[in-house]
Amino acid sequence: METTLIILKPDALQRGLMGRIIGRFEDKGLQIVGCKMMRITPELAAVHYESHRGKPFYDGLVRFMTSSPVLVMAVRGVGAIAISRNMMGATFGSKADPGSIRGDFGVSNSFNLIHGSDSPEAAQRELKLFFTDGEVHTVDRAIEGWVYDLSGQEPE
Ligand code: 3AN
Repeated sequence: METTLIILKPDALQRGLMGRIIGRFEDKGLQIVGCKMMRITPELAAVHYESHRGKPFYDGLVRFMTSSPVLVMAVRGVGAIAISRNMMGATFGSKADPGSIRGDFGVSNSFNLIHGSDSPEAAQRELKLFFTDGEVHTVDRAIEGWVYDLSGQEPE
């Protein structure tokens, strides 16, 4: 099982898209194991996006991410990181395929609705930045045996 960090960005909240985007993760069978609304501080944005520091879009990105509240989620499932990235679509709304979150809900390249960790290392690092241990839950789901084939060693 992997757990990934998903952020619904300020544009998703301002546009009233939270429910529909969260619904896609739930419909897929991924489990939301942490969720909170927060305002990202410039300090937290700087740490989260440190790999982009110095790039032309960096200042605008930090301004955008701190401009209004976001919803952060810890999302769990087998292959949750890659599955979530596929669901998000390409970085730019103008290029993202129909059927993806960015492809269906946005046209902007900068206001692209959603962030998802891009590797297991990034997920581990980012989850720690946004959640304390007690805020990410381990909950047995009653439907687990219908979301996954649990007859083998690992959920399939
Ligand atoms: P993704 O979120 O698809 O993983 P990254 O990690 O390459 O994309 O970039 C992080 C964020 O920086 C993106 N979500 C996007 O908001 C912003 N960004 C990346 N490249 C550009 C760009 N060329 N122009 C404007 N914003 C960008």
